[in-house]
Amino acid sequence: MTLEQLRHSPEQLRTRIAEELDRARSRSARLTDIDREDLVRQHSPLMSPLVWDYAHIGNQEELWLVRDVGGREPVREDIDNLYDAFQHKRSDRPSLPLLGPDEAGAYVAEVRRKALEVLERTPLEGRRLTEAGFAFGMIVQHEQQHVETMLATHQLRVGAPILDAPPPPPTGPAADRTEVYVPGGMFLMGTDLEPWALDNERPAHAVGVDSFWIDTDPVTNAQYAAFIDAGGYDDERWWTPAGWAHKNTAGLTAPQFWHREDGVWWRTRFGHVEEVPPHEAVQHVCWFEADAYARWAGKRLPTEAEWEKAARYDPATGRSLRYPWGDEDPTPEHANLGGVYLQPAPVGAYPKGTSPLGVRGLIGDVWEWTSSDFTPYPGFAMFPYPEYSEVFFGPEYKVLRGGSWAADQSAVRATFRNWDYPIRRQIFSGFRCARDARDADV
Ligand code: AVJ
Ligand code: FE
Repeated sequence: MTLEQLRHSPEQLRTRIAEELDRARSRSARLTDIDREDLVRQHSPLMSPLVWDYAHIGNQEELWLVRDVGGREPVREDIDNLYDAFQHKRSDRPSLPLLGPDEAGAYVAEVRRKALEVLERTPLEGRRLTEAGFAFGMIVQHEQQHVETMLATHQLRVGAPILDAPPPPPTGPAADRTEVYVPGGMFLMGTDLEPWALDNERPAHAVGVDSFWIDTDPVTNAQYAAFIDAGGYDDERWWTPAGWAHKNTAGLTAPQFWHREDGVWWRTRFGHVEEVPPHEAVQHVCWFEADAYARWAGKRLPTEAEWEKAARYDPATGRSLRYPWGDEDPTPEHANLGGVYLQPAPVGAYPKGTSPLGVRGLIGDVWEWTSSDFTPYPGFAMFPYPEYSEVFFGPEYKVLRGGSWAADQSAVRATFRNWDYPIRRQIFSGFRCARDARDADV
């Protein structure tokens, strides 16, 4: 049942919220159930020590669920400042007097116990913050977002593997065409209906796009390797001035974690060294690399609106669906989500996830860079705090869509908006290309 349906059954909604909190905790607990040394170390200046993420997860839960929703006494008011992401840069966090591994574990457990008591006693209607369990959903998503961040930290960790996973499902039937035509015209972007949608996904609003073509699948490792082989990193024509400058300064020559030996591409993934699988979506590329590839291919990145129309628009009804496959919540048959395989699946592995227009792999596998800056929708209203989205709006950030293999289904929707700097590539980021349609294409 969707949350919208559960709204009418408070007991079932509470059960669902408790399950979602529990699912998030089993993931964050697993990623912190490692050597103390690995927990407290900073594996990259881009990332917090894992023990910071863990206590920060508990602190956000305390602030919103225990103190605000529950109106309870603080558990540890003295540590708020340490775990406020706006007070200390990631690179400074290891030198703070952080809770140690045992203290952090005890803290998050105590907060969770109280949050579950609050859940039992809180009416899930009548107040915007708790309507349909929103604050609980926001905290579930926050923990799951940090789980993804913690997976990026694990990926940056050097040393023998400590995470393992089964192989992803094999590819399905080949697509009958490499690009899909998306008719121009209006569609409904964003949402007013998803109870746990965050402020930046709202409100739903009509947007017009011109006709365009979009790739059926995300760009694969094999396709990306062809760009490298064609000298793509050495040809200024494909790069924006900022991208070219960044590529040179940072010394980019291939996706992060790739290296070449005797003409064969290898990658290091959670400590395992393996040949780069040709048919998986490429990941660990920054926006500048995605943008350069697209130009080399004679295409461009899709705008955020184009991506969402390709994902949600149903030409039979003119409606925007919740997900590419329809209005049902994701199942393991629809998309590679939840960190089950610790990698993308080969493109085409999820035929049930195809959109009405025939676009595949939109949800899960890799976050997809779009050409768009992170800006508010018309009618945006900050809720419930400016530091979730509002303070990030502006041209410095590019929008990513669709969620990666590491993202949990509670934190991914066809309306969900992620954002990052165009130089970032430790995230599980890939892309697909688009191009303008000409009248002759119709
Ligand atoms: C939405 C993924 C960009 O990780 O910076 C976590 C999510 N906000 N804690 C981030 C978030 C506050 C955010 N992103
Ligand atoms: Fe956070």
